[in-house]
Amino acid sequence: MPRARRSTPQQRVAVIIPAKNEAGRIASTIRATAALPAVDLVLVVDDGSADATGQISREAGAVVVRHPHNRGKAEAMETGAAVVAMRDTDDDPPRHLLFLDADLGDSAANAGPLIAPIMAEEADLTIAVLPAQHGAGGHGFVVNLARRAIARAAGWVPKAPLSGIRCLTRKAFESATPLARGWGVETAKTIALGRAGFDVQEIPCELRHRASGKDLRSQMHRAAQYRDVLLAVSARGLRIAAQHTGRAASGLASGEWSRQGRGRRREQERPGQRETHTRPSQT
Ligand SMILES: Nc1nc2c(ncn2[C@@H]2O[C@H](COP(=O)(O)OP(=O)(O)OP(=O)(O)O)[C@@H](O)[C@H]2O)c(=O)[nH]1
Ligand SMILES: [Mg+2]
Repeated sequence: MPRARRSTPQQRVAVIIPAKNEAGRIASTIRATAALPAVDLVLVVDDGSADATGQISREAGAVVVRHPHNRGKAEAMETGAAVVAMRDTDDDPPRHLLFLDADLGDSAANAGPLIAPIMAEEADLTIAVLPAQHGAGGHGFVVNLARRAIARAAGWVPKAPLSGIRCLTRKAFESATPLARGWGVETAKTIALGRAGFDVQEIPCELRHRASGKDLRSQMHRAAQYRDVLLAVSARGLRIAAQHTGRAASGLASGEWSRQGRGRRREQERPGQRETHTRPSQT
């Protein structure tokens, strides 16, 4: 006999955690998701880890899918979204997708503010703005490149263009696929949604992660990020002139705003300092 349809469809949220070699932190990240509203599925995509990330994730209560070989963060995100879609039901709307980094640990419990605007249909994509991280050692080259590209393409200047801790509707996610490869994924996603007129909010969240420092490994990580963001940006037809210093970036922010002043731009200061960004109209 067919199952009776429930009269009130329920909005639900799936947490997707792309993870590579995160055995040290993944369990606390997963446990912290218990504090997040409307979450009924926590999915870890173990991307060819050489450590016990998968097993530890299962023991911590997550659903785990594994790429036998490393395929990169973007492909892990796509795998995660596909698995969630298989678990969605006809009775309820597609789950919203909350992407968390595996290295957030206990602080993942503070990602809750990303969910409410999506459930209330006030935003299609929310992006966490993290506080300054202890030990972070970058000079802002990659952030500035991504920021300038988003400003150029979408018409607003993001505070946290590389932040991967994001919640979005299924519709918004699909509009950004196929995702850009590697570390360009977040920049490209924001550009795609900004260009398509989706509402994007940046929301401060008290999140902590293992920030890249100044050692060689961190510098190589940043070089790979820079390469991937540049590739993603170029592939989207944007040419961003080199302008690397932090001072230059803040100059850019105000300059870009004034140049964008010709169209519709909605920016709402709300409790918690949320800002909604909508693409200016083309005039
Ligand atoms: N699926 C997948 N996930 C990855 C890969 N590399 C890193 N990740 C995950 O992506 C998330 C972010 O990676 P991090 O190494 O913390 O990099 P980041 O925090 O974005 O970069 P920084 O801010 O510069 O430290 C974590 O959850 C990682 O486990 C990968 O090759 N595949
Ligand atoms: Mg990190």
